[in-house]
Amino acid sequence: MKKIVVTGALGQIGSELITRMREVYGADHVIATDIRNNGSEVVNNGPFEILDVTDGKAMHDIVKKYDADTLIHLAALLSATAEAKPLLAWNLNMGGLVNALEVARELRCQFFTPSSIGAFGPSTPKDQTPQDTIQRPTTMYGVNKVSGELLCDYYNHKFGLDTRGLRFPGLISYVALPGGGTTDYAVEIYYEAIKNGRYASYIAEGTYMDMMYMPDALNAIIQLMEADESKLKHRNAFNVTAMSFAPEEIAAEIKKHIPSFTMEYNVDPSRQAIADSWPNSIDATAAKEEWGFKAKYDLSSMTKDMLEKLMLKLV
Ligand code: AKB
Repeated sequence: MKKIVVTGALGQIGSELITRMREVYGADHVIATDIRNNGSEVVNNGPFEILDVTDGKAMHDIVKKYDADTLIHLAALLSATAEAKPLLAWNLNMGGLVNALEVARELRCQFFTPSSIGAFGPSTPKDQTPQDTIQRPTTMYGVNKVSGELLCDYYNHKFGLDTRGLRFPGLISYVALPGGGTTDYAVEIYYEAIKNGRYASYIAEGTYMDMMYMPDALNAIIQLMEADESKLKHRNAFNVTAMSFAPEEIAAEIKKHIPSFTMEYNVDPSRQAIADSWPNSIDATAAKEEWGFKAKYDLSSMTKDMLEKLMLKLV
C-alpha cells in the first residue's frame, strides 16, 4: 500500500485529494502537510504536519519520518497572484518544486506535481491545443509551469525518478475555494448565484478557457499515479480537460436552475490578459490513449451537482 506525503494539502486540490486518497489508501497512509493549520477535516482525520516547502530539510525529515514512497507536491501560487508577485512566485513555485524533487530523489519516492493550461502562451495554437506544441508563456506562472515540466522530465531521465504530472485546466469545486487564479470566476459564480442571485464576471464575454470538475481531477491524479509506467510516453504534463466555456455559457447553465440569476461584466484587465494568453481548448488525446483518462462531468452535470452541493452548504 502506498504511503503518500502531500504538500499544500489545505489548498483547493489538496483539501479534496487528501479525503479521497485516505478512502483509497487508508487514513494513516496519507500525510497532509501545509504551511498553516486551519483545523479542518484534512488536519483532524489523519496525520498532519506543518511544512513550508521552501525548507527542503523539513520536507526531507517529514517524508523520512513517515517512510513515504510517494510525494505529491501541490503547494504553489496561482496565476493572478504570481503575476502580482513574480519574485515570490519564482521563489515559492520553483524553490518548492526543486526541494520536492530532491527529496523524492534522495528517498526514492514516486512523484506528482500539477502543471496547468498556464504553461501555454499567445503563440501556442489556441484551439484543440496539442499535447506537444509551442510553449512560450508570457506570465510568471506560465514560466514556472514550463520550467517545472522540464525539471520533472530532467529528474526522470537523469535520475530515473518516477515523475508524473497533469496540465490542469480551471478546477471547479464546492469544498475549498481557489485563491489567486484566473479561472476562479467559474467557482465564484456558483457561490454568488446562490447567495445573491447575481455575479459580476471579471473575465470578458466570449473568453473561452478549459475547465474540469474536481471529482474528475481527483480521479485523474489517482489513475495517472496507478498507471503502468511502461505505457507512459509523456509521463509529465498530460493535457487533461472536461469542457471549455465562456462566462456567458456558464451563466446560461446556472439560469436553467435559478431563472432570476443575472450576470454583468466588470473586467479585470490583468486577469483578462492572462486568460487571453491561454488556449481556448486543449486536446487530451495523449492522456486518453496512454492511461485511459476520461472525464465524467460536462458543464450541465457539473452545474447541477455544484448547485445542489452548495445549496446544502450555504443555505
Ligand atoms: C489559475 O487560474 O491560475 C489556475 C490554473 C488554470 O492553473 N486555476
